[in-house]
Amino acid sequence: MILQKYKIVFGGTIGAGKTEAIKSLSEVDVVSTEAINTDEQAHSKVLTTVGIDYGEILLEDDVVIGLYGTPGQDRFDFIWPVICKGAIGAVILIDHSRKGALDDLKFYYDSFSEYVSNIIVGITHVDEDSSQLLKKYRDWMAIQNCIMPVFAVDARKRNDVLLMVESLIARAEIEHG
Ligand SMILES: Nc1nc2c(ncn2[C@@H]2O[C@H](COP(=O)(O)OP(=O)(O)OP(=O)(O)O)[C@@H](O)[C@H]2O)c(=O)[nH]1
Ligand SMILES: [Mg+2]
Repeated sequence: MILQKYKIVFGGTIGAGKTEAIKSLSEVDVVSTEAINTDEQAHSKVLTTVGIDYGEILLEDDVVIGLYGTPGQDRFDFIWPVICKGAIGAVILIDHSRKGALDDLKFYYDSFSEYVSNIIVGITHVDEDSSQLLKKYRDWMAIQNCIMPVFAVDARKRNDVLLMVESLIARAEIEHG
């Protein structure tokens, strides 16, 4: 049986839950590249990704999806195109509890849409701040005339992350025939 391997990238804000999402979903031990966070202004969390996270999920028909996590900090933005090369799609995770979450979405969407066309958005940390929920993100997309699925997700919950990945794959299948 031939194992086919595809790549999905997780991008988005520092602390949004990219590493956590891959850990929630992966069926193999995740290789992560986390280091002590020295940029407390960006986020108060202890560890931050400084390279590439890697996990895997096996779909039906022996299709392996490689799950690649990017560093959220834009000082590492030179790695983003490298990680996105050959990806069938990208999940952009945005931390809803941060001030300026919508600007974050604009920034990460603009960056990642240069490298990959199939993008879906996951809004995380909505349990910490449930005001307005997804309206502002959908309004922004309508103004941009860009139609992307937007999900409210908790990166700690496997089913939330799986739903996003499945919808990304379905979109890739439509895109590539
Ligand atoms: N309350 C809550 N916590 C979450 C959610 N999603 C992720 N987290 C937590 O947020 C923290 C940061 O998650 P990470 O996965 O390290 O974030 P990251 O996007 O990889 O961040 P960088 O690598 O620094 O860019 C972890 O403690 C997660 O468990 C969520 O929806 N709600
Ligand atoms: Mg990370």
